[in-house]
Amino acid sequence: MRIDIVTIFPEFFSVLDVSLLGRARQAGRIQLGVHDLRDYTYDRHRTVDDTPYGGGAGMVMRPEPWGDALDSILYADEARGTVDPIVIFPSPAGELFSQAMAQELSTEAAIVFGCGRYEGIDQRVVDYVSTRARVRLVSMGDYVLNGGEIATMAMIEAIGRLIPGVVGNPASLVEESHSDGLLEYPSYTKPAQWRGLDVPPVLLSGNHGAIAAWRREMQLERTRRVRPDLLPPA
Ligand code: 6GU
Repeated sequence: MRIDIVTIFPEFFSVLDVSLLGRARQAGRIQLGVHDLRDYTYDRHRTVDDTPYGGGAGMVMRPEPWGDALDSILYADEARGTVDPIVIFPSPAGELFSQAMAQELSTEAAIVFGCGRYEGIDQRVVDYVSTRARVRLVSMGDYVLNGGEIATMAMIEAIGRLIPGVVGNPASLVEESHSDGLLEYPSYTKPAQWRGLDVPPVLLSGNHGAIAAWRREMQLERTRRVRPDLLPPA
């Protein structure tokens, strides 16, 4: 998968050099391009924002550097033969990110993330890019971040680990929170007793049927308690 990021803080993304995603890049499973939006400005102060038309607090990102940066990335994708890239703008005004969306996006050939700051990007950037590529606005939840960088990082981690070969043991992708629509069951390891706390005896029983039933019950109990919205109405 090819991933391009447009941002005024390229240094945020140096963490993608390490851990699972870093190894996936070294193995060639993920190709990453981080682009500084200010490289697409032409004034001495490398200005990317201005006051909003119609008034109001905060600043809006001007369309020209965004248009040039995204044109350049989409052109390079085309020249490389990368088919049909999808462009994602992280935004608290977008559709909610989910495991299902991560699953869907993990099959894309190329994703471009446009990280806005301030009060957002001039709407014409989204409108224009929509005429050239598939575009989605995506939110991480009902709270406010200062910009799209941390949201992009979270999405890249959620999507990247679903790309075949990135996570060593594919079975670990199956039995985790949200992969089956429920929260995951609690996990235990050695020692069997610790500070007066015992591992639930069923896990030491060797009875695989009983263990599976107990884990299912724990998933349901936890989900009912903290995320009833995930359960089907019944
Ligand atoms: Cl994707 N961006 C910003 N700026 N704030 C957010 C968000 C995204 N998701 C939740 N809050």
